[in-house]
Amino acid sequence: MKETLERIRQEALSALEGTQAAQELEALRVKYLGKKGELTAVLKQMGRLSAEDRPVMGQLANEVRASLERAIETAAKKLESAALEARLKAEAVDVTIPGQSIRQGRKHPMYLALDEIKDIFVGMGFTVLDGPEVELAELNFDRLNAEEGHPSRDWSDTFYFDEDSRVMLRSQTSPMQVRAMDSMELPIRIIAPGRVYRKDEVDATHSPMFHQVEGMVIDKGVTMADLKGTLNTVVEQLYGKGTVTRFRPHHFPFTEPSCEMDVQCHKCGGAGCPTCKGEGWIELLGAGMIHPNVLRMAHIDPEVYSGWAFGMGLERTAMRRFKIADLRLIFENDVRFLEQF
Ligand code: 2U9
Repeated sequence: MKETLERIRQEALSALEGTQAAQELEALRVKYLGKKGELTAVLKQMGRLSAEDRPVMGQLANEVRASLERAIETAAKKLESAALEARLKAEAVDVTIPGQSIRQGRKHPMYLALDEIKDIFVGMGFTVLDGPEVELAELNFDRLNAEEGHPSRDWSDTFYFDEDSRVMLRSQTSPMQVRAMDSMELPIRIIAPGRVYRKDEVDATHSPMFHQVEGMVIDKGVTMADLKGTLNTVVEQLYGKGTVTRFRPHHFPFTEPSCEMDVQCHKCGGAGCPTCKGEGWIELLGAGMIHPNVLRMAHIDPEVYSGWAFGMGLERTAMRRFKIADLRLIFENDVRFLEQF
């Protein structure tokens, strides 16, 4: 029995030494230590030994078992670390290879200008509103005091969806102000930026789709002085302290009185130059006191409440702000153009 045990030890140890895979190792464990394994078979014969030999053989058998178990454990660890090493080698990443650079986008100059305008108005307590581009002619025209037959309602100027000229692409963001009058508590201080549509041919200063920011204030005791004071403050924040402005009378159906606001040309200081086309002034926006009819249609009593409103073209504002010569550059989204801002 001693010889058998020694033989098993020798054979098993040398077999274990050469194992290459986990299954092989498991097979060897079963072969020697399993229920029907060789060592187990020897142990089963212990009973037949004399009382003298039994403890000696028992001790030897235990030693053999322990040494096999240790060898199996060592082999398993070796296989495990070999597998890990192989995986690390296979999945190795060369962190020194230069990466692919991602071309970074830029905020569009028109949205840079809009962000500035929003910040200024929000700082003065205005709320920014967003609304539908497909509108009812009722909100776009009727509720703004532009009655049937008004030239802006013409099919040659407006994108209508139906024969009856009831649904249209909004030609101004003013319907948002109408919606605000219908749904918000007074007093109201809002701005409404967004896309508007008019049947214009594309050229250096026109596009059938452009952006506006409109705004309005309605409260008790609001006057033209509030309009001028607020817009002058906005312009000083946009173009710098001490910017000179002027207000010229104008006509809009939705405001009375109406005006246009100009800034003195920053290039020539009012003397006249190519930037201001020799005028000395640059037209900035239109504005006025909200027409009493417009207030009445929204069930706001013009004897108690008054308000002012303004509208400005965003593309034109951005073109002035960033000295962009052609409107088409604004819509092309050429990255080489956008990268300049
Ligand atoms: C309500 C009442 C009044 C909005 C206004 C203008 C003057 C104006 C133009 C500027 C250049 C449009 O982009 S543009 O072509 N807009 O001059 N807009 S007052 O007045 C309103 C709006 C809504 C209920």
